[in-house]
Amino acid sequence: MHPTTIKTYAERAKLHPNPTARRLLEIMERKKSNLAVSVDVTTVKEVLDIVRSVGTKVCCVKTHCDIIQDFTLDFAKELVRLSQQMDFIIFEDRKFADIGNTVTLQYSAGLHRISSWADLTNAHPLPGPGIISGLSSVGQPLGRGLLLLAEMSSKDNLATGQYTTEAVQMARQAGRGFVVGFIAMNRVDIPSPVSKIQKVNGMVNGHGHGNASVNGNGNGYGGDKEMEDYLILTPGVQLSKGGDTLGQQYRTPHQVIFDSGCDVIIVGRGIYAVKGKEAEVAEEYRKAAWEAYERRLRC
Ligand code: S5P
Repeated sequence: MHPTTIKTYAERAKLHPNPTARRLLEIMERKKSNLAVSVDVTTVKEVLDIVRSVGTKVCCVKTHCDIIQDFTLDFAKELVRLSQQMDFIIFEDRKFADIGNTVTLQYSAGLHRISSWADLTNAHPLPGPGIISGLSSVGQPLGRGLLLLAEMSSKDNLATGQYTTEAVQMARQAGRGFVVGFIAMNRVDIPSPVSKIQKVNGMVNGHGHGNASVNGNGNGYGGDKEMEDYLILTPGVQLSKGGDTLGQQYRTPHQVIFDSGCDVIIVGRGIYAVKGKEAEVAEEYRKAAWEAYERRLRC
């Protein structure tokens, strides 16, 4: 059993150093919801209609701001207002993938000014650690959080094996302040052998640093308070297994939360494409994912 999966979301919230991760975990516990809705629609009105109908059921609303044809910062302001009123966090699924200097600008400037309204965003680790440094220079002072894409849900994607391992390694190297977790299909953050040794002996490489971190920046396992805690958010979820015609692959909430030990399911078409019944269907997903979490805790 992974050390993180035996703790409640509330217990994890108390220990998390990042304000966005803490708020997300608190909301999950308060609303009994580990469901994120992905509102992949192309007008402001459609986005806000969906958010207003399912906002009370979810812990997180995920956006793709670059597909919204009439996006304005007033829309973003309204989304922030709803996030406070309906108690969810906003995750802009921007999937940054460029050098540090460019992503810094993409995150803070342009038409979308993502860092001004999105609590959480994500990035591909492909360009190397500079992407994290660039994004954190903007996001960390604002208390934002970043997820790295360690795995993907689409068929034959390249984010597997060594790439996934190195994505997790990169997050650990970056420290605990800004990188709060992963987009992944599994509990990818398995404790590294060094961390285990450190936990048992209280030292690394025989240097006897007690609770010091593995790499000197406070992100190793230095005892329970210092235990790393990554959030795993998982897309590719519907109530029954399957896929679409473009390589998306779906698993059920139970498979994702119970079998794979992930934290949050991300559901797009499973909710917003069921026109007129979005709230009812969202409730079904919320219930299924929450029951899977409760069952996991009892194991
Ligand atoms: O690997 C991934 C990563 C992401 S963030 N696979 C994904 O599907 N996503 C996103 O999750 C994708 O961009 C979309 O917004 C959502 C899944 O949508 P659905 O309609 O297939 O549920």
